[in-house]
Amino acid sequence: MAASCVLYTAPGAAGLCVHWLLIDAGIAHELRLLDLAAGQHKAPDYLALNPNGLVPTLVIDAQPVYEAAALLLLLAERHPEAALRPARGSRAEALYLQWTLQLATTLMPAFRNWFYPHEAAGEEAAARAKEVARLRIEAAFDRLDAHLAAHGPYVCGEAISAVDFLATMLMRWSRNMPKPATSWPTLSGYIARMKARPSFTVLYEREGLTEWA
Ligand SMILES: N[C@@H](CCC(=O)N[C@@H](CS)C(=O)NCC(=O)O)C(=O)O
Repeated sequence: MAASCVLYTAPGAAGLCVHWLLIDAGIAHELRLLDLAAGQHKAPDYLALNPNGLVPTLVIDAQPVYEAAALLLLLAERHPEAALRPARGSRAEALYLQWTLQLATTLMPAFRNWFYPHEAAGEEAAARAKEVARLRIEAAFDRLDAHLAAHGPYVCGEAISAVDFLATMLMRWSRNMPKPATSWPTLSGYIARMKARPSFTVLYEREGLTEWA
């Protein structure tokens, strides 16, 4: 019997990549969109699932798991029929792990500092934290653009894999920044390719998104 799967996220938030993969891979799931402005992610019933009070959380057979990148890896692992993880022992697998961890531990925290600049060193240092975050995000896009130009069309080479949903989500987050990801030539083509997937349209409908369509 297929595992029951409930995704807690918010429109456009870090669960977007997980939601997108679930749709793209045709994995049965239930979506629960939380209202972050109303603090639903800080309510006791949600904190019991994710004590960090962040989205996303995926509840698989009544067991909660969190961290977006971990959820992508887990789903790709548990759904081999979706072919979203490279073959074991391949060069593509090494790139898959490298970029998933790299994006989750460097680019995603830089976005956290961009969107929540007071967290790094208080309100008085927020402007500087935001500036440093911008520089780090742009440097990461430089590296990703060069990687895709040399080894694309997807992050792991010829075939799409779970990390592509993470990479594209992070690029989407830059849409209102001074230099959005679409400014890089190879990233721009990559984004267009990812957005052309039918699952992207379904994702937008289900999360009620319009920006960057
Ligand atoms: N490393 C976490 C980051 C999650 C995260 O920062 N989520 C944001 C939305 S994009 C959130 O829940 N923000 C609400 C808050 O910080 O109160 C993950 O990948 O799941």
